[in-house]
Amino acid sequence: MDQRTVSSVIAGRPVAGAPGGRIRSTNPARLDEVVADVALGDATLLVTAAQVASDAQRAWADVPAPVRGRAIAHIGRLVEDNKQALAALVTREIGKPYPEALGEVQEIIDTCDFFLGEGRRLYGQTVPSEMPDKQLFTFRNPVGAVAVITAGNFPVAVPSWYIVPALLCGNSVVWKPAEYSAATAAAFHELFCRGGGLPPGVFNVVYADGPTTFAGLEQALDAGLIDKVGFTGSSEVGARIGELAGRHLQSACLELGGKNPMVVTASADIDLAVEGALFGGFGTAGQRCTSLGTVICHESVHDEFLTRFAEATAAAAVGDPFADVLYGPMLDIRFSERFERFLAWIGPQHKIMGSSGIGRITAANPRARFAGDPEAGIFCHPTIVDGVRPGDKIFDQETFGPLVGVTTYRTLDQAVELANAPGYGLSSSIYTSDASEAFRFRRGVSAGMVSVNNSTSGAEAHLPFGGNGKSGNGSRQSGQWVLDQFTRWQALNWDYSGRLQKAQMDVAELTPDHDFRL
Ligand code: UN1
Repeated sequence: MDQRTVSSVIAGRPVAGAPGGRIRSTNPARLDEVVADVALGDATLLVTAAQVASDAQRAWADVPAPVRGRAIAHIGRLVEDNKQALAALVTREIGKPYPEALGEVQEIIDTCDFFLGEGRRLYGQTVPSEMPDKQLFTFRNPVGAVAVITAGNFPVAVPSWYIVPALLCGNSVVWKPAEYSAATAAAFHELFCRGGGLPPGVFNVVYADGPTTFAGLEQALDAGLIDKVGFTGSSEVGARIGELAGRHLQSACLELGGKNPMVVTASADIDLAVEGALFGGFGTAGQRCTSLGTVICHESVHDEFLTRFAEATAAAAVGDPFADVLYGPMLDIRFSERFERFLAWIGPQHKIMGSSGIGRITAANPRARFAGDPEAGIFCHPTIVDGVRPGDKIFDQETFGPLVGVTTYRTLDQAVELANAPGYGLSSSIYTSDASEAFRFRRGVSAGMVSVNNSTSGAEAHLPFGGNGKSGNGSRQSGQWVLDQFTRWQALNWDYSGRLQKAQMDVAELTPDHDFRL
C-alpha cells in the first residue's frame, strides 16, 4: 500500500525538516499499516506561514471575484474527478466507511457548486440617502489572512466549509488539519492548489500538534498576521481559541461539540426513529459533532423504542470500513482511549444494551457480525445506556464515540428541558406526526439545527451549520450565512452635491397633518 511522506507547504513549497518532530498516521482498521510519515512544524513555522499568507492576501483580493469563482469551479471539478481516490484515502486514514467517505467528498463538491456562483454575486447594496445628490453603498471586503484549524472526523468536508468561502471572498488561508488525517489533508491541499491554480502563498498548510498550534497562533495574532480564526473541535479548546481571538478583538468562527438530543414522541413512527437513532448514534462510530447523544423518549413508547433500537444495534454490522458496515474503527487510538473513560461513567442505575460487550472489540470481547479482524484495528462495541438523567456525566457531557443514552419524558416541555439541559446546542431532532409538537420543539430547543423525522446528522451543505452554548459562539458556516464570517461589511457614502450636507441635520422634512380625520 502506498505510504506518503507529508510535510507542510508554505508559499507553494514543501517545508524541509521536521522542527516539531515526526509522527506516523496509521490506518485505524489495520494499525500496522502506515498511511503517512508526517513532518510536524513548530510555532515559528506557523508564524512564517501566517506571514506568507498575510503578504499574499492583497494580490489575491485584487483578483476579480468572478475569476476567484472560476478557481472554485475548477477545484470542484478536480475533486469530482478524484472523488473515489480521495474517499478511499479518507477510509484508509480515519476508518470512515467508504460510502460515507464518498458522501464526505461530495460535500466538498456541493460547497464548490454553491460558491462558484457567489463569485458573480458577492453582492453589496445600493442604499438611498436621506439627502439629495448623495448615494450610499455597502461592500463586502475580505477579512484578510485566515487560520483554519480542523478536526479529523470530517477531514475534508468540514475544511472545505471554511476554505472554499474564505478563498472565494479574497482571503488567504493557513490551514492546520488534524495530524492523524495528514495524508488526506495533503491530498485535499494539492487538489485545491492544482485545481484552483492558486498563486503561491494564498493557501498554506501546516502540520503541527495542538499545543504548538496554539502557541504559533498566539504569536501570529500578536504580530498582527492573522485576521480571523476558524476552529472545529472540542468545546474546551474552542473556548481557549475564542478567548485568544477575543484578546485581539476578533470573533473566531467556532464549530464545537454537541450532546445532540433526539425526541421520540408518542406519535412517532418508531421504525423511522430507530433508523435515525442507529445512523445518528453509531454512524462514523458516533464521532461526528452531530452524533446523537441522548434519545428522549415519551414514556408511552420508551419500551417499544428501546427494544427495537437495541435489536437493530445488536444486528448491525461493524468492522472493516471497506465492507458493508454501519461503522468502522475509531478515528485514532486517542479516541478509543478517551472513549474508555466515557464508558467508566456508566453507573449501576443504568442498563446497558446493544452488543455482546462494551469497550474495545477483541477476540476475548467479541462482537457478532464483525467484518474482518477486530484486533488488527481499534473497534469499539456500540453501547446503549438506558436510564440516563441530568446529573449523570453520561447525560450531561459529550461522549464522542459509539454510545447513546436513553431517557424518558412525560410532557413536551419536559422533553425540551431535557434536550437543553446539557448546555450544548448544535443539532437536535424530533420524531412526531404532530406538526404543533414539531414547531413547539423548534421554538424551545437551544440547538442551531433541528431535524423533524430525520436524524441529528446529515446536514446539507447549503444551510447554516453551527451551534449555541457549549457548541459554539453563534457563528454559522455554509450557504450565504458563512459570508459574514469571511467578509466585513464596508459602508460607503458618496456626496456629489458639492456642499457639506450633514446627516440628521440637513434633512428635508415634509409637513404632515396629524389632525386630519375621515
Ligand atoms: C461534523 O461532525 O463536524 O451533518 C460535521 C453532518 C455532516 C457534517 C458533520 N454533514 O453530519
